[in-house]
Amino acid sequence: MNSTNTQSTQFQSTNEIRIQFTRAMSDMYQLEVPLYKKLLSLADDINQDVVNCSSPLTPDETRLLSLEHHGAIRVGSDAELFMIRRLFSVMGMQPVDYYDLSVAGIPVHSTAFRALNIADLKASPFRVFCSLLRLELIDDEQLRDQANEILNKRQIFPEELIKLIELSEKQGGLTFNETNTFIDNALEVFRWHHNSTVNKQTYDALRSAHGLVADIVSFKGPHINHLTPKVLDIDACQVQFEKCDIKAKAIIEGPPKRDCPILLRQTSFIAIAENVIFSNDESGTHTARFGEIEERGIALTPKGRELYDRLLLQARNDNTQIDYEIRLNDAFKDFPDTYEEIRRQELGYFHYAANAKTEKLEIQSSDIESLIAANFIHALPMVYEDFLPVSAAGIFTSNLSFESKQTSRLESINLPKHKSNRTRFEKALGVKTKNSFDLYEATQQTSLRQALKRLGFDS
Ligand code: OOG
Ligand code: NI
Repeated sequence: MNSTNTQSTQFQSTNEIRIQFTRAMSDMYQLEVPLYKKLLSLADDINQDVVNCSSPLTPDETRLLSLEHHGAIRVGSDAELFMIRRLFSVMGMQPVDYYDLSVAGIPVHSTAFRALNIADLKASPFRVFCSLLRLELIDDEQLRDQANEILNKRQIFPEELIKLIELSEKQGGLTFNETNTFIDNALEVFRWHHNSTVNKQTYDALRSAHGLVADIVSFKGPHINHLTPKVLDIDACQVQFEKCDIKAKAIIEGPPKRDCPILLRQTSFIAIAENVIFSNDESGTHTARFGEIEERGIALTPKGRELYDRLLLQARNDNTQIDYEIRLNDAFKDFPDTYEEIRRQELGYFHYAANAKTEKLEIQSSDIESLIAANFIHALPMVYEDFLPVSAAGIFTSNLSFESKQTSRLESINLPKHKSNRTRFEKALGVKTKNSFDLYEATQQTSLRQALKRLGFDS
C-alpha cells in the first residue's frame, strides 16, 4: 500500500511555506518601496535598543522579531476572494473575523488570514488583512458597471499557481520543489505593476468615486499595499520617523502606552506616490502603498473588548481642543493596568502553565485561584493576533488621501443590514470566518486543562 504517511513526510509544513512566503514578500516589497527598507532598519535599531536595555530575547523571539507580522491586500471580486482563500490555505492561513469597514465610509469588507493554533502562530504569526471591494456602494451606475466589467475580465492568478493550489488541496501539501514554484507564482499575484490596465480618464473617474476603487480596479492585480514588522517601542519609532523626515500618520492607532499593553498599537509612514503609465500612454502617479509598524499586547475577552471600545470612543468624542494623546490616556485610566487585575476581572485571555516544581502537592483542590495563589500555576498574557476595525479605518483613510466629501457621501448611503454583508462576504469566501474570541477562549481552556493535568488533576 502506498501509504499517505510516507508521502506526507515529503511535504513542506504549512508553517515553512508561510515563513518562506513572508520572506519573499518582504524582499520584493523592500525593492518596490525603498522607504519600507528604511523602516525595517529603523524598527530593527529600536528593537535592538529595547533588547539591550531589558532582558535578552530567546533565539525564538529573535527569529520572530525579524519576520513581518502582517500585510494587507484588496481584491475586486467574489471569485478573486474565493481563490485567495484557497491560496492562503496552502500556507496554513484561515480567515478569522469579519470586518465591516463600510460603517467608517470605506467601501470594503474584510477578513484576516492567519494560522489558528498557538504552535503555528509561534512558528510564524504572519497574517494578511484582505479586503473585498463593495462595488454596490458606488453611486454612479455606469461607473459601477464599467468597474465590474474590468474586474470580471482580469485574471490575477497565474495558471501554474492555480494548478499548484489544486494539487496541494488534492495531495494534502506541497513538496520542496512545488513549494518554490508556488511561492514564485504567488509573489506574481501581489507584485506592483506600474502599467495601469485603464486609461487616465477611467482612472480619474474611479478615483473620484473613491481612492480605494481606483486602487483595486485600475491594476493587473492586488498589489501588496503594506507590510508590518513588530516593534517593541512604537512611541520611539514614531519619534524616529520625524527625526528621519519620514512623513508619518498623525496618531498611533489603538490603545495608549501602558504598563500592560493591550491589543494592538499601529502607525505607518504615509503612502508614497508611485509612477503609473495608463493604458492610453499618459503618465501619472498613484498613492496607495505604505509601511507600517505594530506593537502587540494581550488579547481581550468580549468584556475587555467592550471596555476598550467604550474608552476609545470616549477619547475620540471628548473635547477635541485637548490633544488626542491626553484624551486617550485619560480615558484609559479606567482600564486596569496590571495583569493580575485584568485576569481577575476577566478582561483578557491568558495561557496557564504548571510551574516546574510540582513535587507533592499539599493542595487537594483543583481550584485555579488557589493553585495560582500557591504558585503551582502561573498565567501569562496571550498575545493579540488580530486587527481592530477602528484602527484599520484610520490606516485606510490616512493612506488613501480621501476627500472628506466622498467619505461623508458613503456614510450617508443606506447600507444593507450588517448581517447580510457578512453572509455575502462568506458566500464569496466559500467558508465561514472563524471567530477570534472562540479561538482565544479554546486556547486558554486547553492550557488550563494541560496545566491541571501536569499537577495530577486529570479531569
Ligand atoms: C488595510 C488596512 C488595515 C491594519 O493594520 O489595520 C490594516 C488596507 O489598507 O488595505 O492593515
Ligand atoms: Ni496593517
